[in-house]
Amino acid sequence: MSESKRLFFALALPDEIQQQIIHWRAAHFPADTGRQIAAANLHLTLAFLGEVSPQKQRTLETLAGRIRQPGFTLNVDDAGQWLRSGVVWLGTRQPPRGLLQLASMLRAQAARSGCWQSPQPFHPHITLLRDASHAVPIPAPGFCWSFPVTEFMLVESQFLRGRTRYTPLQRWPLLPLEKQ
Ligand code: 3AM
Repeated sequence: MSESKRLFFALALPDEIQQQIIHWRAAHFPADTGRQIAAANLHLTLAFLGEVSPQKQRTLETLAGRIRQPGFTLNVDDAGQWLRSGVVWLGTRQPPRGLLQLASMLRAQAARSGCWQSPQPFHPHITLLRDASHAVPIPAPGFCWSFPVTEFMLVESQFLRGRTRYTPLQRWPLLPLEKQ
């Protein structure tokens, strides 16, 4: 019998941006600031789905495959800390409309398919550190990592031998980028 999987929709980051981000993190946050997210695990969550049965996964994949919207450029130009959840994050000061639309569509599809969705508004972010429950100085965002988003993906989250592993299961292309 197939088992349910813990799934979420997300955007991947280009490899070179992942590397630049971890260098920036190493330069600004001492190693004991919190639990560092591995470079390969850096992502931007669009919709968290929770434990999903194989049947519901197929439904969600079919719905995701129907999304037709143009890609967009993401500017990672903000950083902050959520003390309550102990998360240090990177984000964007002006989320592109395409990002908000994509997340909103995936969340609505998930809710219609019976996945519980948080009533919290969508705060697009890339988690850099977890368990950072003491306030740390967040450097002024004197950076801007910018990259085109041309696809989104469905990811499985597993906790194996004390480590979180994210495995992309499927990717869907967005339509060609809108001229800016
Ligand atoms: O790494 P970020 O912050 O993008 O926090 C979890 C992570 O987000 C979030 O889903 C992403 C992949 O694990 N997550 C985990 N449990 C969640 C829940 N119950 C959740 N988001 C909402 N509700």
